[in-house]
Amino acid sequence: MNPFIIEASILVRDDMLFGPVDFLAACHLSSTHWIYSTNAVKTAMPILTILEFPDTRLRTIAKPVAAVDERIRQLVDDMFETMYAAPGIGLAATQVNVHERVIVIDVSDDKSEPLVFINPELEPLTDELEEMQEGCLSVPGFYENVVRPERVRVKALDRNGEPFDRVLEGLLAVCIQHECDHLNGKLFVDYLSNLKRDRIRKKLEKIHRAQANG
Ligand code: QAP
Ligand code: CO
Repeated sequence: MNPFIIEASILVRDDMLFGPVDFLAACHLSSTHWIYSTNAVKTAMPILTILEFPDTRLRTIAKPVAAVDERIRQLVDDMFETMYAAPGIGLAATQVNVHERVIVIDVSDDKSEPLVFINPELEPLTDELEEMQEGCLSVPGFYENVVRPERVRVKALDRNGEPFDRVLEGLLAVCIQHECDHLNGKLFVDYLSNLKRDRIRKKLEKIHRAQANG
């Protein structure tokens, strides 16, 4: 990492909150991360509504993105804002009621590793399975163990529509599989017993009823 760029970027972020728009173009070239950050600051930072289980819209199968244009880049930025605010480590467009194949992930603890996956394709690279406790912004307050392949290859497009190819392990491997499931209308609670899933559904329905009744 170039320390000059880090310094400059922090200045831009703080300054931007108060106005000087010219600086945007200057730092636009510094790194992919700051292209994201500057755009996020430039917008009104809307936080999108996250659908919650058992909302049937979470069962929608998302369509491939036809072109990575400004509309998709805005969606990506809004999804990062929403995920960071939650806070969460992964969010699929399905969860914000946009049924296109877009995922954002950041498993760092300082928002320093934003990852964008558009039209992701997953390929398990091993028969070895890993069990990890998962949660989901669409199933707030519930965490359960899920078993998945421990290493996967993902091919996708980035925020600029450029294809890339990455092998993921550990938390990132779990996260990309969890998020790709969302694009196919699947939730981590689908891996649990009917009994556990029904208990979670009933508890969330009760919370939603209480929220609806003020
Ligand atoms: C998916 O999940 C994931 O219940 C991302 O009250 C989770 O960001 C992949 C969250 C774990 C691998 C391991 C959940 C926030 C965030 C909640 C999330 C909550 C607040 C979940
Ligand atoms: Co989720």
